[in-house]
Amino acid sequence: MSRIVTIGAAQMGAIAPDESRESCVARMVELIRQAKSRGCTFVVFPELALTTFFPRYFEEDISRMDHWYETEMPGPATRPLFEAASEAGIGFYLGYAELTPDGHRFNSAILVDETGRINGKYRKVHLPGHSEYEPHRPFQHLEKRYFEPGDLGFGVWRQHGGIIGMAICNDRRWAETYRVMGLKGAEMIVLGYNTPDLNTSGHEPNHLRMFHNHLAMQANAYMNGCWVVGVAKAGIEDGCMLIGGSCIIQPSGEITAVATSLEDELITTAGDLDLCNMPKATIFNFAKHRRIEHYGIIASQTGAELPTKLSEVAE
Ligand code: CDT
Repeated sequence: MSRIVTIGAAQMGAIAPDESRESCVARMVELIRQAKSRGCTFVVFPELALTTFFPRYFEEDISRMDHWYETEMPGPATRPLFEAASEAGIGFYLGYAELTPDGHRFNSAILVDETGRINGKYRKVHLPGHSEYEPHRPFQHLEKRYFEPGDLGFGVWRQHGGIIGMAICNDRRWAETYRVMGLKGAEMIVLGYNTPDLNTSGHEPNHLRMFHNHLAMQANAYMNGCWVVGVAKAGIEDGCMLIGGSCIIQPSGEITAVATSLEDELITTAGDLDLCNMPKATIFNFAKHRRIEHYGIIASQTGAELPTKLSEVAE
């Protein structure tokens, strides 16, 4: 039986700070309509797809930021997306800010099946940025202030005839993200991102932002024998430029489709999940080739620990 999933990567252009949830959802419903007309069965939306990227704003009292978060999913504003997608027979990934009933805040994403049922939830593990106002930066990146590190790990779910895993933005830069899901058999890893074109932590030529975006996702698609779908929120959002470059990557590491605008734009690929079979059975046959006796510090040590004596390097 064929395992072709026609994938839609639904890049979104900027969301202004005063743009309503209803307006964002209407834009997503239009992307679902396009996806249906192009034969898609699965659509990936960006990180924090219902609001502007609010971690760029500092607020002393975090409870004053509550309006940026969702307390139910779907809620009144998001239900039309669930209805449009299920009517179209399309499953989707959606990123949003989550405020739990007991007051925890996460940068979250859900995996919804083609009937509109939430099949999986992921909470962002690798939170970039800082937790306090840093005046030397041209804009803030306060994810460490407004979110706790995800507490659900890197799950995978059976959907669309395959095994799908989720990540969010900065997670895509970490090999561990993909390898944990690879060890659970992930055949497609989907993620949304909001990436400024400027590194405010250190000097870096702007073109490297796109290079590193694609480099990390392509390399890890190859090294885990899986599809990777990365979807941007792009364009100038409240004066801050976010890179686009949304793309669909096959298990060879090659890009099969890439967005060319910084606007709402749907790109698609008829993705054969069986393309994962050869790399998973050969060069990246984990059971056959991994040498876990040498990998222990990956899960027990956070920072680099340097050798104390020069001779230790050679021994
Ligand atoms: N949203 C997000 O995770 N963005 C980061 C920007 C890092 S700069 C603090 C990213 O890795 O793209």
